[in-house]
Amino acid sequence: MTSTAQQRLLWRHVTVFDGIQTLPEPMAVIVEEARITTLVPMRDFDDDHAAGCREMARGGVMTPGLVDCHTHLVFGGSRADEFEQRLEGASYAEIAEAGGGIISTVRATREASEDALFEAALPRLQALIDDGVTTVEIKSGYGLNVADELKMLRVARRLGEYLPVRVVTTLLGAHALPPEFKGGSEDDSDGYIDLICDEMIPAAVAEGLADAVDVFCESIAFSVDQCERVFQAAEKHGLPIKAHAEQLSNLGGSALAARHGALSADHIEYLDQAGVEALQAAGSVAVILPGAFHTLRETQAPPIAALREAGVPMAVATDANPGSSPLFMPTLMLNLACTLFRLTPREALAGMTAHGAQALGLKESGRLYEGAPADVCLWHIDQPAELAYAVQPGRLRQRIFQGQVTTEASHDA
Ligand code: DI6
Ligand code: FE
Repeated sequence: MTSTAQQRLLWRHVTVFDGIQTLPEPMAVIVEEARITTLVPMRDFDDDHAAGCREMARGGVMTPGLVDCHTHLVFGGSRADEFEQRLEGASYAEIAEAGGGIISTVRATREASEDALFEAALPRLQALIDDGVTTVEIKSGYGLNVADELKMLRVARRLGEYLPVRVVTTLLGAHALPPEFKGGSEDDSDGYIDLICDEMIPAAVAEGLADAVDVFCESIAFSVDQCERVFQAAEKHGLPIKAHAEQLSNLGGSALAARHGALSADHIEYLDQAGVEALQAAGSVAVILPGAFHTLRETQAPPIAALREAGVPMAVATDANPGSSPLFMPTLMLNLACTLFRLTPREALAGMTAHGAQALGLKESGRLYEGAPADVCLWHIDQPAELAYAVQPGRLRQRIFQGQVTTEASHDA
């Protein structure tokens, strides 16, 4: 890492996307002590501003550091075999019902040591960082017992201490029913929900390991009533909530989450108008995950036009995971959000900056303004829409995390 402590870093003539929109004229940006201290149009910029600054670059596009607000990037094993099964015609739900899917990753994750999970996750997280991510959410959900869920969350926290990226953790105990609660027709899914509410959430809170609580509300996972019990337990411990909802069918999980003031409802391909209105009324973010839609070859797209019409903020994330979205390239998601779901490039980029941060309850991140945290990316492009338009690794020119230069493309050095 290049050390730039105590320095004023200056960029001139940059096109700034501020997290919501592209500013109308070329800007000068100064970063000092982990904050953006100056953001002015070039025509107002003078030598007084530049005094004592290290000039970082001229030209290019600057955005807030990308925020990937939905990932499952800590996991054991691989699901390449299921990828092949799906190519031969098996569906995601069929594989899950036959004991594969999430549960096969649970087996591999339980077997893996904390160190092994950490080592396996490092290159995945590095791939996100190399594509411009400065804030990433990481979920548990492949442990499905207290010890292994906490193990996953500890790995997530460690990743954030080791690499220059902000990690936000989410406890997703209610991701799938663990094998020990399955009994053919006698599944004890309510018993597992008890375990989540009475033991898992309190244990995660006691160790400070969870920043939020998530559920998978789906016919192959947990019912609306069960998810509500998890939300109530989260609320009791003061943790914000989110939901995987309306991914494969419409159970009303998003409306439930909204009633509980959720930060976000995620996937939402099957969201109906009542769900859209519930999100709007609650101020929850709609998290759009085109990677899972693409990988599972879904055909029902989320109701983008209705969300747009209702003014529901839309975030875009990778859903990086070994089953439904083994895709570790955030800028590819910008492209897929536009090509598959007809988001505009501006909406997609806001979805991975300002609205991604909002989906994590982060008030300051994901935006570029005077006083904002200095998490920014400078890109080798001429206009922000190019990030969504082309799928082209290597365009990240400089990445600044907490005011420190963490990436500097070699052709600039
Ligand atoms: N929906 C998803 O797309 C991921 N989890 C979820 O609830 C898939 C996770 C996996 O298949 O491992
Ligand atoms: Fe997910």
